[in-house]
Amino acid sequence: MTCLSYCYLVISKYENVTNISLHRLTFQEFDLEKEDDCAYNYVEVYDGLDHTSLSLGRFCGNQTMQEVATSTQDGIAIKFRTDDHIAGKGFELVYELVEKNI
Ligand SMILES: [Ca+2]
Repeated sequence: MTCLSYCYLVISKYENVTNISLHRLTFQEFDLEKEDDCAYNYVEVYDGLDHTSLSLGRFCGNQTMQEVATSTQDGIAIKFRTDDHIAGKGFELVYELVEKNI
């Protein structure tokens, strides 16, 4: 994916899936330009279908993370913001649907 300003990735569940309660994102790799305030190069995760939903976190720099975010909404949205100088290797994430615990 090439991205010069903003990219959005939205993952939503199928309407007929009823036994799924969690959308779980896990970063395997994460290497973006390092900034103190994560202002121009970051990944932000939202608890819903777009960027107006509650933010579950904004990430930048180089960090090792396990579970990043879980959403109980209909989906999860990921915003990737970059600028035109200094690039890291990027990021790799795993998306999972987790069954509802009864
Ligand atoms: Ca940059």
